[in-house]
Amino acid sequence: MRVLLASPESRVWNSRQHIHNGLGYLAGALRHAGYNVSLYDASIETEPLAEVLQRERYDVVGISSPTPLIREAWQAAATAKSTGAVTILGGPHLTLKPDESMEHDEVDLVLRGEGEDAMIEIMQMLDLDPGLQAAPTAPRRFSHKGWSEILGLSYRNGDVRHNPPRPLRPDLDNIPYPAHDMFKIDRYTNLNPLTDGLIPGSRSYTIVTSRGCPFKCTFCSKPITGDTWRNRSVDNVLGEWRWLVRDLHATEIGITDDIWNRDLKRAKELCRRLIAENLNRVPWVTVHGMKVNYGDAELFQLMKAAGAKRVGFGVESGNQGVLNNIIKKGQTLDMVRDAFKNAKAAGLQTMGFFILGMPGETMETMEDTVKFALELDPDLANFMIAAPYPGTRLWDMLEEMGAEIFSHDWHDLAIQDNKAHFQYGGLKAEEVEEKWHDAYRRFYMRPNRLVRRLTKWDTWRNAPERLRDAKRFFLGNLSAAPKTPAWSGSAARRLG
Ligand code: B12
Ligand code: SF4
Repeated sequence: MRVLLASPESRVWNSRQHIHNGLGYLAGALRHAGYNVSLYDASIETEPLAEVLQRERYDVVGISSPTPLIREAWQAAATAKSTGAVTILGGPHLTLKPDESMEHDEVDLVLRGEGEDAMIEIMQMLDLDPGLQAAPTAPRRFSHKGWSEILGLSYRNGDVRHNPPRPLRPDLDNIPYPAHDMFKIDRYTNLNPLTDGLIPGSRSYTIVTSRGCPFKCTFCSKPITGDTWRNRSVDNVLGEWRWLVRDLHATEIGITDDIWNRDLKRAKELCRRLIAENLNRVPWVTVHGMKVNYGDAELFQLMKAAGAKRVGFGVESGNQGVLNNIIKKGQTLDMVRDAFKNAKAAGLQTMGFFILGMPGETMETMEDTVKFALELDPDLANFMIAAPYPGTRLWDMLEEMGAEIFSHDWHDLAIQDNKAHFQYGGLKAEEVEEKWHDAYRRFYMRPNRLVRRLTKWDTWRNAPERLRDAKRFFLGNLSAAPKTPAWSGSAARRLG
């Protein structure tokens, strides 16, 4: 049986094109189990999915979706279904909201949670299905025997059935490596646009050295990786790193864990081994996950020696009260200062991620955040307007507080956007949006910073990209749609 694993077209604002490592993991597991599997990532393919499915016949099409792309995922499923393929949806949004997708006839199965084992179990069940074997062309029907045994699966048998959730897999070392070699790697960009520009044709891979995070920041959505921290052994990670550097000729590697440095000893050991094996010649970045309170000066020195180029930190707010009581980040402003100081002293580029407009925030607390960003002075500051994802504490908070919500559709939850998704208390949505622009203007338009940027070749090489960013970040909110509340209170009922 032939399987196509697809990621739908992303129309949310994002000029970066990263490999979809979740699909890489699924492809690696399926290939390891002997299945014929291909990848289709709409963000880099030149041929529409419909044409690929016309040209080549696939028995099963698996589609991945985060929350903002669920409509595109349903469209892809409809396209696949019309060719007679069995359609399976999985990924973060399906784990949070399986019911809504099961209402779509074009979706045969929904898989919640981690997919490596489940996908193989599904394939084994389809292999045995006499209905499917007897009808090699559309319309294909399969029986329901055996589905009830697959944990995490939602399926129909008259009505919709949801099997119990699949426990998080504890032994990450036994999962086959993602099928990195199957990605059309030179069609992706490098990993971070704002410090280096979007270098197309780079060979930028991502690696997940651990899954999950024990912290419970109220805005954070971790439907797949969960609230515990599970790590791969240093040996296992090194094996994948070697493959990326020596065989696949990576030019950049991004660690995309939720919190890769949760175990400081292990993080240092990984760096030492990268140095010892001469793997430090390829630069790497912590794309998302460094937590400020699990690092010391030695770690950053080791990271630098091990080839790290830049580190990202979730700073979130410059107001301790907001960090403690609203975001529940489990870190102090001084911890943040220390982390930036140590990383800069080691010669690493730094990135800070900040959130504006959490419920209960005021103009003053947002101003504290802007001032803190200016004080920390990272190479890149990324300000985001708070977005309520289903399954997060923020989602529930808005519901409990009866906040006014302006997002009408899952698509509106795309982050890195200049639109406020809700307003609460005395803080107006327009004020949050204005502060977002103000933050970008004040951070990036400082004379010393402008001089630094304008003397960099990269700024000029990526001039069109830079101008687009500048228009978006610095000009007022020219395209702001009128604010009509989508709902007050019951988020779960109205959105989607
Ligand atoms: C790296 C990353 C990116 C990269 C690469 C994109 C990617 N999809 O890998 C970039 C920067 C491009 C990116 C962009 C976006 N991202 Co992102 N990203 C991540 C990050 C940090 C790691 C992803 C990862 O490798 N996970 C590890 C692998 C093993 O898990 P996985 O990808 O979920 O796949 C497993 C399961 O989901 C399942 N599965 C997945 N697909 C399928 C399909 C089938 C058929 C089956 C059976 C199973 C299955 O099996 C896989 C193996 O176990 C996660 C955080 C996280 N910890 O997951 C956020 C995360 C997935 N991103 C998120 C978001 C919101 C986005 C954007 C929508 C942001 C935006 N611009 O608005 C875009 C969407 C782009 C897209 N097309 O997917 C959210 C999703 C929340 C939600 N409720 O949907 C997360 C959880 C971050 C967060 N905490 O908010 N992202
Ligand atoms: S934001 Fe970072 S530290 Fe907080 S829960 Fe999410 S992954 Fe963990």
